[in-house]
Amino acid sequence: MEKIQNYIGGELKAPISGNYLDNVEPATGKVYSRIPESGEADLELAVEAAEAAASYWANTSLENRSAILSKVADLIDSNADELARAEAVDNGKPVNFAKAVDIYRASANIRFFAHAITQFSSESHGMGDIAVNYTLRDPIGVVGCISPWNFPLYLFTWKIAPALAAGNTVIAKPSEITPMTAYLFSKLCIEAGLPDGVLNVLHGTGASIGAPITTHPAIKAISFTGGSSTGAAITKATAGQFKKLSLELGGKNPTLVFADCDFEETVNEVARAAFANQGQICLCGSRIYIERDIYDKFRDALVERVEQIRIGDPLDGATQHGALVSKGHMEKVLSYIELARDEGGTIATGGQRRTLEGRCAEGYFVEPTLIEGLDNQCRTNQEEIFGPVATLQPFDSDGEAVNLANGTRYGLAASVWSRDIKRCHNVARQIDAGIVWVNCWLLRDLRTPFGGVKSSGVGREGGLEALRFFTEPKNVCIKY
Ligand code: TXE
Repeated sequence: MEKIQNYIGGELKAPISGNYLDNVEPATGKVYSRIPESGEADLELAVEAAEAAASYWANTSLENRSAILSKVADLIDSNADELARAEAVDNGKPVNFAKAVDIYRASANIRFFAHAITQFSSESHGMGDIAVNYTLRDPIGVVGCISPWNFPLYLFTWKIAPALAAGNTVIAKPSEITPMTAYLFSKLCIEAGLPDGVLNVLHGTGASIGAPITTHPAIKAISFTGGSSTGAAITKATAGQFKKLSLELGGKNPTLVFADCDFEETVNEVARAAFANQGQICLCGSRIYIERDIYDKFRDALVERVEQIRIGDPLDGATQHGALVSKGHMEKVLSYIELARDEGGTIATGGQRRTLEGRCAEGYFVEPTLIEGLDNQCRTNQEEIFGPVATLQPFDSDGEAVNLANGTRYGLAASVWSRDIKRCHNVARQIDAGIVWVNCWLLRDLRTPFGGVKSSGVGREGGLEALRFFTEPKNVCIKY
């Protein structure tokens, strides 16, 4: 059985403790590999390697940093099929989705920042004939990047690409639930000639290695994506250490469907927004609000569309809806469907665990589920479920739609579906979110700020926001 290894100081290494955790394939429920249970001793090795490489990498020319990162992206592209299959096995998502979204975007993340860093300029401020100021934006040094299981390589590279491009050395921890592609990526970095210690990847749980990374005094900034409760724990743990924190957390995103929307396209896109990646995207539209005039017609059309989604083996190219990431997460999602029933909801479609034939008979499959008849303040509509579950509610006015949309502690994303451009501008302006899509969903320009407000996080990733997070500005003022 394959034993995943840490990547420290340019070498693949076993955990010092010799302890490993089981890694389960969600589609079969069977252990298929083992992952290091790293601890503080492994972290010390990684910090030593990252510190030793820090000044060399910081002083590597932009062109050379860019060239090495571009080589890594090339290797992702030339190994895309192997990486996509590994992602589908590890996460349970359909292999075609993994190829088209996860691996495509992992390569794009690295290529984007390999180029962006060569265009990253700074500022100067003249003071007439008295003095001139110029702003330096230097790498911070050793930084920590901690990523989740829903887009394993995509979100892993989304953090380490700007960190490395900006000249930092990185200690990265992928989720213990989906470690495989980060391990394969480590091998590609060795093949690309990334200098030893520039990137170090430690595998293990949040408690054994995630938390120690966040509080280690040599690690000067933390970029984290995961649950809001974990984000709060990291904020508490690092209080008083004055570290830079970027927290991309949970979401409970509203979808606002107005009667004048492009009906057919909106039905298809609202279904995709609710159930892509088995609903395991922080950006998924899990609260669907429909203008009352078209509520019944839209609900019926959406149910019909959702019931066409093909649930199946993640390794089957025809599959559109795979397994949830773990037994524990499947049970959490099923418990929320039970809660919705208890809170008075009616299941419009789905609602059950799906048992497949053959090799996936023990897999963690849950039907795409639509629930109606719930109040906006109930737990089902207030708490992030992070699975294939979405609720439907009618509204009667633009103002009511905005109030319903803003009625949770989250504020990550939203989508608005209407032909009335004046209304779309006004509704987008009033929604408490970091991202509002109008007549589209998950249309991404990597230059744009990415992140949320309220309990959805602090700070922004993407484009110059990411490069500014991973650098320290210094103002130098010179008198004439
Ligand atoms: O996140 P976790 P998970 C939400 C969603 C999901 C919930 C849990 O609600 O159900 O988060 O998902 C590491 N210090 N999102 O389990 O537990 C952990 O090992 C440092 C939304 O993935 O927060 C993993 O590598 N690190 C999110 C990473 O943090 C710690 C996408 C995320 O783990 C730690 C994924 C600690 N104390 C989940 N505890 C989004 N917004 O995209 C855990 N970790």
